[in-house]
Amino acid sequence: MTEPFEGIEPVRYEGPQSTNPMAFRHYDKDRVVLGKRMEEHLRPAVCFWHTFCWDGFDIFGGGPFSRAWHAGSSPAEIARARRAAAFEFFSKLGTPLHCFHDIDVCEPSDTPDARAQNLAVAVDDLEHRQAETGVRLLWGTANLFSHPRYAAGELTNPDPEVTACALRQVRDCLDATHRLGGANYVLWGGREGYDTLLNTDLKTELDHFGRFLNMIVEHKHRIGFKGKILIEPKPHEPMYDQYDFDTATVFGFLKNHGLESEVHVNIEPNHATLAGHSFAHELATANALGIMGSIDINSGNYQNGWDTDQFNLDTRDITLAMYELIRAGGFDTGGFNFDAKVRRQSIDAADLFHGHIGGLDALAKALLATETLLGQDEISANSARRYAGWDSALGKILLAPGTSLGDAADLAANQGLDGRQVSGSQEYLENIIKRALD
Ligand code: XLS
Ligand code: NI
Ligand code: NI
Repeated sequence: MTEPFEGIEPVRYEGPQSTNPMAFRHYDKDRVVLGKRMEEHLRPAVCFWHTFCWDGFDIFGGGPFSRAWHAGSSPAEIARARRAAAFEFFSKLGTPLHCFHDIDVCEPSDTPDARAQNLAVAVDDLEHRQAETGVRLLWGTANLFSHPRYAAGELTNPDPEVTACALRQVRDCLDATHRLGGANYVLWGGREGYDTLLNTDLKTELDHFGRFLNMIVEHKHRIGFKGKILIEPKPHEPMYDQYDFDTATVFGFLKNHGLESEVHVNIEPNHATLAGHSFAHELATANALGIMGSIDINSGNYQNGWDTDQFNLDTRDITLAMYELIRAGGFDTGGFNFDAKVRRQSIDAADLFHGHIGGLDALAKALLATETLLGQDEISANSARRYAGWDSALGKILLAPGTSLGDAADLAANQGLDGRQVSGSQEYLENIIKRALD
């Protein structure tokens, strides 16, 4: 194999004035922000699938990329070259974490046994590379959506043979993630959902999903995996309706199956917008419900409404989310995984660096803006003023456990409340965000 990133030097921080496209302008990993190093706040991770596996194919045509590591003398050799290229990339970019699907890191296999064997070889190799470079695993996941057997679902498939196969894959990948010291294990229910209710028993599928998720959580405890199990909400694509629609839907499902303190969410901005939400909304909801886990950072675009998985350069949008993340305490086991890909015409290996450098700089810029916002937190101060009434005697009585609707109704003043309205100050507040980014 030719050197995958020959001629590319390790990426360094050069400061906001730099015009070097191969340098960071804001991401200075050791800079202390709000009491922690930037790298510890952001916990950036590079994913295998978009960056090292994808050859650029889309539904209209084959892959235009000919990456050095896509060729080799055998499928096993190509998989090894992919892992080698990935770790060279992580080292040159200087990111501390990575994420993979089981099938991203090994060669294709015909049977579950062959897959398990190939995965075991890959895990030995990954373990060695992690030790050598210090790069750790943010999360692993089983790809339960690409193989044709999963066309009608994974854990919710109408055929128990297929579900058993999915469970085998999850067991093997969760074990592998545990062995590699993964901080989380992700379930993205790509095909958990349906295209038409005419062939779908929705209640049965949801019951099965709950039963098998409980089984997965039991296994996590049995093997002593300390990381979090995360569900990644997405409303549709590939299915017309997916069960893990958004964070609130996932929470309802978890509650229904007694899993709300066991399973958290992996939020992705592009999935949030597909569900009709903002990125910040999904974070605020996850924080409010106590199920915040990790983030797959990317963005869609305004035109087509697909999961286009672009690198997110919208610092305003990220700042709104970062503010929600940091004021709630920041990541615990989570991190920012770049679930993002370069465009199909970006055929050079250098393009992979440009994508990640821009994405990471946008996160760093948003983190710095958040530090400014939290400095003299006018947003929280405004919010405190807005809700201050609830500390009054009336507020306390209304909220007291023994207060009935009748009691509460009797306390309503017999007068209009004209003149009590206060401004929502939205433009003032939006300008504060803008100023923090200027
Ligand atoms: C697809 C998802 C996927 C998961 C991992 O839309 O984002 O990439 O993150 O299976
Ligand atoms: Ni994702
Ligand atoms: Ni996605």
